Amino acid sequence: MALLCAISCLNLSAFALAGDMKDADSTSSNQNTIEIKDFAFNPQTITVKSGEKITWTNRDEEPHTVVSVEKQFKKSSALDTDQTFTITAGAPGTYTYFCSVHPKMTGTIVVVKS
Ligand SMILES: [Cu+2]
Repeated sequence: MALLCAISCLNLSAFALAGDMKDADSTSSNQNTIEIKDFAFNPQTITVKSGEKITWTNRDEEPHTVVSVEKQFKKSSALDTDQTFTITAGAPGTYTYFCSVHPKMTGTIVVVKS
């Protein structure tokens, strides 16, 4: 009787571990990051699911901003080096944004249904 319990308890903890690992995987795939480097957004086009977060990080020595053309989100402040800016993707659609300091810098966000 005691042995049976030990086996089922072991099985239980193995399942719990597998579940944790799966959770960690799905969390990391939800990390949508865009680097701002050499006066460009990288990647220039990003596809995310509605409700996911998108984070920009400025890797330039110059300040940059993230401004939505369609006012999909509130514009960022001027980002200093290594400063980040995060938004949550809203309704599905294609959205363009630019840097108000350097309007030639543009990027696209494609939001798909989650
Ligand atoms: Cu800029």
